[in-house]
Formats: sequence, C-alpha cells, structure tokens
Amino acid sequence: MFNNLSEKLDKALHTLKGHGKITEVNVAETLKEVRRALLDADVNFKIAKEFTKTVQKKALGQDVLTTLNPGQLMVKLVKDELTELMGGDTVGINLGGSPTVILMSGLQGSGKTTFSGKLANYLKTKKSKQVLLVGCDVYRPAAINQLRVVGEQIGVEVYAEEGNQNPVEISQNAIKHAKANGKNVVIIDTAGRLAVDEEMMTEISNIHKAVSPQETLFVVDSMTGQDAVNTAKAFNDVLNFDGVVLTKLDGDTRGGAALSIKSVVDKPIKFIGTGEKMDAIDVFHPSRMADRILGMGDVVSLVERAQEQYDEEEARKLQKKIAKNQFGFDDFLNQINQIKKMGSMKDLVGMIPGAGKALKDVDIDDDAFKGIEAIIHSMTPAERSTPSMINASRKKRIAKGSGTSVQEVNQLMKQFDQMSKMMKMMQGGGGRKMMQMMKGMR
Ligand SMILES: Nc1nc2c(ncn2[C@@H]2O[C@H](COP(=O)(O)OP(=O)(O)OP(=O)(O)O)[C@@H](O)[C@H]2O)c(=O)[nH]1
Ligand SMILES: [Mg+2]
Repeated sequence: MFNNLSEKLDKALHTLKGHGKITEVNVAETLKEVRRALLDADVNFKIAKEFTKTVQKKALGQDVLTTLNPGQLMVKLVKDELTELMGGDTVGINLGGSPTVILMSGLQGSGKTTFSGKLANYLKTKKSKQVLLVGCDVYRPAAINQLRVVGEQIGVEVYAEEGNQNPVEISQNAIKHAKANGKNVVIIDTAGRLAVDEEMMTEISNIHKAVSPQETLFVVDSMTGQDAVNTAKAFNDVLNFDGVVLTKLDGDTRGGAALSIKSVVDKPIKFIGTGEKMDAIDVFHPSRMADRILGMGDVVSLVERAQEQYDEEEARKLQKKIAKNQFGFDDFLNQINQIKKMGSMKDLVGMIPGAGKALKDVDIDDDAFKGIEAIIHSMTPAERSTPSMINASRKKRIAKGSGTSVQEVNQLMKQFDQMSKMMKMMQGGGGRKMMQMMKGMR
C-alpha cells in the first residue's frame, strides 16, 4: 500500500537526520522533497502546497523543543498533517433507522457490488445485523447474478425484481420486504454511472430521495488518483453523500485519492477495500493510515486482527498442551491457519513497524506457508504429535512425500523447536508483555 510514497517520504525526512537543529534552510529542503513525494503520489497541487506550508509553520515554531531530534519532530509533524489531510478522526457509519438504509454510488467498475457484499458480511459477522442486499442494476442482467453469487457466499439474502425496470420502485419494495422479514440493514447496490450522464445521475438522485438513506456511500477506485477526486466532487454535488469507500488499495495505488478526497469534498473516508475476497474490508482510520504511509506500521490494527481470531477455549487447550510438552505439528498447523485467517501476508507484514521498508524487495505471498503445510501433511499422525521420533530416514520420506528437500524439513523442525520454546517462555503473562513491548515500538 502506497509503497512509492512511503519510500519517498522516508528519503525526504532522512535529510534532516544528523542535523542538530531545525533551521529554515533544512526545513525548506525537506519540505520540498515532501511536496515532490506528494505530487508524485498524484495529490492535487494546491493540497500539496498547503500541506507543506502548514508543516513548515509548525516546524519553525518548535525549534525550542530539545527532547526530540529534528528528524523525529518532522516525522511527527508530517504524520499529524497526513492524519488531518485524511480526515483526522475515524468516522464510523450511521446504523440508526429501522431498517438502516445504505445506498451505494459510484462509477462503473469502482467496486460497488463487491463492497456491498463485504459490508453486508461485516455488518452480519461483526455487528450481528440482519442484512438485506438489494440489486438495483436494471441495465445488466449479469449484475443481479453477480450480487446473488456474493449473497450466497456470505449467507445474506438478495432482493431483486427481474423484469422491473424501475430502480426507485425496486428499492422501495425492498425496504418493505426488509421490514416484513425482520431485517435491520438494507444495502442498495446500484448500477455504475458516469457523472456526465445526466439521466443516470437523476436516477440515483431519485432513488436517494425515495429511500432517504442513513448512509449514502461513494465508492471509488483508489487506482484512479486525481480522477477519483473529480468524480467525487460531481457525485457529491448531486447526492451530498455521507462517506467515501476507497477500493483496490491492495493494488499498486499511488495514494493520491486517499490523500486528496477529504479536502475536496469534505466527507470522511469510512471504509477501504483491500482485495477481492469478502473479508477484504477495513474501517478507515486516518491516523493508522498515516503511520503506515510513514513506514511506522499499524500495530493497533495488527493486535485487533489477532484478537478477533483469538478463541479463549482453544487458547486454554493449547496452553495445557504446551505445559505438558505435548505441542505438536498439528497444533503448529492450527496456528498457521489462525494467522492466515487474519488476512493476506502482504497486508499483515505491512502492519509491522519498519517491515515494509525492510522487506520491500521480498515477494511475500500467501504461498509462504504452502511448503510448510505440505511437509506437515506428509507426516504420520504419530510423527505430528511426537516430533522427536522424526529421525533421518523419516525425514527423507517426508521430504519425498511433500516434494521438498531434507534441508527444508530440517529447517521446519528447527523453526518448530524454536516456536515451542518461545511458547513455553510466553506462558504466564509473557504474551501480554510482548504486546506491550510492540505497542511501545510505535
Ligand atoms: N484487487 C481488488 N479488486 C477489487 C476490489 N474491489 C473490487 N474489485 C474488483 O473490481 C472489479 C469490479 O468490481 P465490482 O464490484 O463489480 O464493481 P461495480 O462498481 O459493482 O461495477 P458496475 O456494477 O459495473 O458499476 C471486480 O473484478 C472486483 O473483483 C478491491 O478492493 N481490490
Ligand atoms: Mg455492480
């Protein structure tokens, strides 16, 4: 996410390190680089200029501060300003109303249907809501099918009226249907439209008026940079929407949309989409995003993800096993599965402070565990529960069975050994201490 921008900002801020004092000259130099980094990320020229002006003012007013070195101070100022630029505080969605009506708007292919599914899944699993998805794209029959597939995947009912060409009527009927069937959230997916297409813009405006949504979300592809900002303006003029959803942040996006949209339409970014799968959705936190952009990681999100996957019962069982020295390869496999459930490896690694930079040339993908899994699957149940019985000839057999080498099997045995030792050490409050340590690293 925003690798290029991160790298350039990092370089820009490095210039100041080594200088004892913040002077007008070195601040100006650094900020010139910062501005260039923002422009390269496709941030609007005026916004980038304003940004550096504010940071400059703040930096020069603070040269009395001696507790921080200039580099750190600048990083902090830039971080604070990035946070402000992206909206400052986290703004959640309004779930009032019965039912809550959420209307999706945006350009063709921006990710509305995918995001409708992700949001439905999020509200169902994280907020225990009864959700109804509504297909209002009357132009493409395939669109309704796409939504039905999504609905089936996440176990959420989809309301559609094949043959009805009136999206206003469909959405009104859908809300009636929701009320009659105990649903408390209605998500209306609409057809993609161009802002220049007046007829289509009138149509969504009519749907908007007819259903008075609690939340109108503007879904935008973050890869489109400055264009995204212009489109946002056009949609906002017609719909006065409540929030923005930035999709495709998993791609090679430069970041301009994320950094400019709030200043232009003065509406908060509420969610981000980070992949095609139904769980690739995150609440947008400006300050955490600023941390990530500056390569400071996002430990808070990482810990949250870990906590979401945390199962007390399982943890207790595992603890007992560790205490009795019964931790085996099946448990190891379980742990890997838990990590996998937390998200894609690339995403997770990006949340570790400094890791983005350190690993920028390393290709991290979700196949990272495949070799390990193959090796463990080639072990017999007895070998998995009593790893000490795995001797040289067994290693040879396991390597052959898993299409790996004895070396790789050895490596895994070593990793397993280290992990078992670490887990034993972490017992009794050690884990909490480690979390605190990680938080302290921010
Ligand atoms: N990598 C990635 N792909 C995404 C994301 N969100 C959507 N996509 C993909 O983008 C394409 C378009 O997504 P849709 O959800 O169909 O977009 P839409 O806005 O409903 O499109 P129309 O209904 O034609 O206007 C699909 O191939 C999605 O899988 C995301 O966050 N990351
Ligand atoms: Mg669609």
